[in-house]
Amino acid sequence: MSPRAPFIVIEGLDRSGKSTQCTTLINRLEAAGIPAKLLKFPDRTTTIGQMIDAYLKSQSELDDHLIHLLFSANRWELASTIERLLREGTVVVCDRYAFSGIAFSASKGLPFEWCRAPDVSLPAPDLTLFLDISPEAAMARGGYGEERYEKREMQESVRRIFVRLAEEMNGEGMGDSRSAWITVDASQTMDDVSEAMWAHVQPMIGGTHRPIGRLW
Ligand code: T5A
Ligand code: NA
Repeated sequence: MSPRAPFIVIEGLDRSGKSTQCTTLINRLEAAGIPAKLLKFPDRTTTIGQMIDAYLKSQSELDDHLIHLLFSANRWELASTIERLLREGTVVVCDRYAFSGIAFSASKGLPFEWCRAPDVSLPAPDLTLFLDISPEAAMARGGYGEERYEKREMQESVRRIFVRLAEEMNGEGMGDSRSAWITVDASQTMDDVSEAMWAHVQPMIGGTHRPIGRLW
């Protein structure tokens, strides 16, 4: 049986450079002759994604629990597509995933385990690259402050929850769904961030015979 492709998730605070780095990573994979597909959450193109988009732009108000479930549902919309692509040998690079879902909603005060529950059993990434940057450095970048969660206290809380998730992902008890979480210093130049990411991705591009894991 031929190996399946790896599932790579890019996480980070707002403006940490995720979208920039996802594009660079896709280009590098394709230049190496590796089929690769970029996905982004929230995927604002679906019906659910359009509701999320309006909420993030403060064009609508939704209960905190409801918007959390919509973010999760937006991932489930693409779960079978992710699995199919991996089995077909296409590397999936995902700009944000369930970790963002937990970090942002828990930062609003919703219980951590409640936030995790709807994402349990989603396909687990083989590698999560967390682009770490201080909220101050992120705020100095273009376009900051246009959307709902781009406020300093919120970003500080989100960062603390990402650190907790990182400890869990690299800790014991993850069983088959255990997947590596690597923190990358996102305050470096774009080229340095991209090199640091590639050092972790390149050893995986030949694929794997491990089954696709499930989150948590
Ligand atoms: N959310 C998301 C939830 O609450 N629950 C969920 O389940 C999910 C999935 C929107 C919001 O939704 C929340 C989290 C978010 O608050 P989004 O659409 O991913 O999520 O929006 P952002 O994270 O804000 O994405 P951005 O596109 O705005 O930021 P990126 O992708 O991190 O950053 P990027 O690459 O666009 O770069 C930002 C700027 O910095 C520059 C770029 O040129 C750009 O101007 N830059 C650098 N500058 C200097 N040095 C570098 N190394 C740089 N890298 C990039
Ligand atoms: Na943003």
